[in-house]
Amino acid sequence: MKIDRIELRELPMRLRFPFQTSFGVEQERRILLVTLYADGLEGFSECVAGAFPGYSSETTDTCWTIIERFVAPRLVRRSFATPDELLHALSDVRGHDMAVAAVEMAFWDLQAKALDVPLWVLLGGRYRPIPVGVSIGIQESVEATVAVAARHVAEGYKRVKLKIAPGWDVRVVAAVREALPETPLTVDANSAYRLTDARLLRELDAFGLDYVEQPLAHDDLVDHAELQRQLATSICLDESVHSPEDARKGLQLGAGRIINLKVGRVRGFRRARQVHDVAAAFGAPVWCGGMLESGIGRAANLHLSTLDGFTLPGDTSSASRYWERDLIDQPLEATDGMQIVPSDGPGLGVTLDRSFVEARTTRVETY
Ligand code: OSB
Ligand code: MG
Repeated sequence: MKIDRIELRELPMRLRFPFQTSFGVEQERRILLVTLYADGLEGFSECVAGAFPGYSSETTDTCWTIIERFVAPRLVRRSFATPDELLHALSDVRGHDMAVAAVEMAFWDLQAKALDVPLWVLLGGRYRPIPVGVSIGIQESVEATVAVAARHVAEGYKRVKLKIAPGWDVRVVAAVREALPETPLTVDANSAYRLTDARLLRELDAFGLDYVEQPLAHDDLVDHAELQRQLATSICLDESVHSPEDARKGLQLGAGRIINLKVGRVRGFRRARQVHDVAAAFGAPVWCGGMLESGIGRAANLHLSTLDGFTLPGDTSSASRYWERDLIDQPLEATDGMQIVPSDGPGLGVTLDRSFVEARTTRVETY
């Protein structure tokens, strides 16, 4: 397919509530939408980078700049038969995986539309309902956390994940576990601890958690391996895994036993599939993470989640949890903790609410 042009579009979108993690509070998402034009078709994606470089070093602004200055010039007016070929044209761009992923993902949508198949078919998935959980940010009080968790369990969500940070860990986990003794429960530290906190983290073993997500630094597989040796609870790696090689090294070292797979963090769908395959070779489960996406990014996550190795509930909770109004026409709502893979047409299977997107756009450029 010959890429005629790439459009970048920024839309500020306000979350319904502030989402607090160990690295900061997010309420205003600066959504970066990418459209690839080829053969009279449009491929869409949403860049997962945040406005602030807290989760990763990339941001909405760095992604825009990288795509404008280095990605678009290597792609526009050139032809690519496969995502592999497209990635090859970007192989000299080191890092900036979220920026590259945004373009690679739009190319997959484009290809699926050209072939008139749903994206999950092209990805090699199996159509099935997707079990999902919720990720609960740091709240004002333990009581508030218990109430939010209980509400989501009553809604049918299959797993509750609590964000933790030093000073907000054992107490809140104990209270939620007491209120919800049967619920699959996990925690996510977003790199807030050090190996010297191992004694405290070992206290979490008492609560039967399915995993502790990314307790240590984003670049520290060695200390994660040491911590895993000291914990009964499985470690799930998120920020540590940017490539199939990271996955292999992490699993080989015993730095964790589970991977949170985010397509934007690993440079797109092709590498996400490779990470998925590496995990499968180790017998390690993966699950699909979230980055507070709007409908475009959530649809992409649901298609990816159809691959067989996604055996744990993902973070693609209902769009209405985060958004007053989404920027697609289809409501991506979980029913009884299950999401349906969007299927209104080929590719991502969703359609943009164009008048809403136009009204919300604060910046648009075509390359
Ligand atoms: O670590 O999984 C994370 C949100 C933003 C950045 C990082 C993370 C998260 C979440 C929210 O946990 C997941 C979601 O519901 O989209
Ligand atoms: Mg995480």
